[in-house]
Amino acid sequence: MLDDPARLEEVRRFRRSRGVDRNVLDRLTKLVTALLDVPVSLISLVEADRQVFAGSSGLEPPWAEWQETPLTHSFCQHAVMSGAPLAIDDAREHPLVRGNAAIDDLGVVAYLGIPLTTSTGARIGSFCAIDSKPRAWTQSDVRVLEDLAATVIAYLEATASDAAQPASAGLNIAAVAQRTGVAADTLRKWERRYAILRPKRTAGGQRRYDDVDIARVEWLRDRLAEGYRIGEAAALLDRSSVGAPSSPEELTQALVEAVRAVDAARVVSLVEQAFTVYGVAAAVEEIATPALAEVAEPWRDRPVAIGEEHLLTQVLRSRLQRMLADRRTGVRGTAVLACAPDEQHDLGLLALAVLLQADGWLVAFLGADTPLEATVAVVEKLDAELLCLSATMGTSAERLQAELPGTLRASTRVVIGGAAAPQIPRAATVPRATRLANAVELLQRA
Ligand code: B12
Repeated sequence: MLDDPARLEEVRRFRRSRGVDRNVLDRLTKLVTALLDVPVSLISLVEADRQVFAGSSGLEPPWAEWQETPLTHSFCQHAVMSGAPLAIDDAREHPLVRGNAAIDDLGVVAYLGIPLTTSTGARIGSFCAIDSKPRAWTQSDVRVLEDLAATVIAYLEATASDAAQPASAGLNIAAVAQRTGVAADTLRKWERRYAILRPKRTAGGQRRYDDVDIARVEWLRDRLAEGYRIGEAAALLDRSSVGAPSSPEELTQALVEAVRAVDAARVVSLVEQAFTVYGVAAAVEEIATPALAEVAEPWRDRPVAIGEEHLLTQVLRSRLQRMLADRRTGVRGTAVLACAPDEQHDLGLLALAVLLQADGWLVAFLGADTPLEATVAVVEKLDAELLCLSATMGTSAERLQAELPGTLRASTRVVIGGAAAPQIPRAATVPRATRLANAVELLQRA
């Protein structure tokens, strides 16, 4: 099975892809070491005679330098062959791996691996967590690793197809029917009754199916051929990796459910998936913002909802702050970012800080509730070219309106944003931007 040519071709496709950023995959393994409290995590691509680490964290020399091992040292090959999560509590006593050389040479004692399955169904490798002492893996450990394995696949597929050619517009229903052998009427029924297919629509209302949709159709077709009823297969698909949330809408929904269940580990992995696959602006605006609005909706009725909202806010904040800590020199100049006095809502501004930093600004993020005279003092001390202010509450917008005139030097550009920015008359002469990507673009045109 390991030397199946179609599988090896898929492995090579992802290994060759120029779009894949090793740092992203390393960061996902680092996240696993933190979430599962293990010393080592690997994203291993299994070839016919060796495994190559596309991402890794915690490896000791010489493996850290080599980033590969022969199959004599591979547990991941077994996860690939079985196609199911492989949980080994103590390798020294496990019949499958008892004699594996990784036990002595890499110190592997406990192993949890999730096969990495592409949308074509090829199992290219495994995402694993490794401990140097025995460990009883829990359902929650498996779920966290499954979510992050789905993130790895979504990332690899997005970057590999980006690098190959511009994304196709998708297939129409007749083409999908021909390719999969599932009649067009059946496809429409699956979409309507079970909501398991969500093709995009053209301006004229025609369905357009992407690779993920097609993989789902093929997966369902194969289960029906095995004797499953469509309802059962649809329920299974929901839980399988092919059915892992992939569109922004699905991620928003999954995030809301995880927050409502107060499942912190799942919230972290879904947020990670959102940022890795969609980037900061879309993750914040298209996934996190609607999720926050939905989670906060029943504030008045359910006190626990406040805690749930705080959980999501904190996970987002820590993801964004981690990115902001990755300091670079500012080639565009210095930007100071601060919320209006009394303003606690600073997530949007934090996301803007991350994007500006990535775009080449040296960023000083002052955050929530900053007195305007303090903000202005920092602007002057840093001789900053740019000041970004944020106001969500009507009252803090009023404070900005009252205190802003006269306090700023002409050489400093000011941009005001946040939900209440349009309420500030002064802002009519100051550029305002609400969408993050537009704001960054606007500020490039200095
Ligand atoms: C999370 C949240 C909180 C968190 C904030 C955590 C944090 N560190 O940010 C906490 C719990 C602290 C909080 C507190 C309060 N909140 Co609140 N909160 C929210 C919630 C659920 C989400 C807001 C959010 O973060 N959205 C996501 C971010 C990314 O969006 P954003 O801030 O709009 O930013 C976007 C743009 O505006 C833009 N942007 C933002 N700033 C800037 C700046 C520049 C320069 C640019 C270019 C762009 C830009 O970029 C972002 C991406 O597009 C909203 C509900 C909702 N439907 O919005 C209520 C909401 C904003 N809160 C509300 C209220 C009433 C409060 C409290 C008064 C509650 C209370 N009774 O204590 C306090 C206010 C405290 C204060 N003085 O500020 C109201 C505001 C009503 C109003 N307009 O007056 C809302 C709308 C809830 C509601 N429906 O009533 N809240």
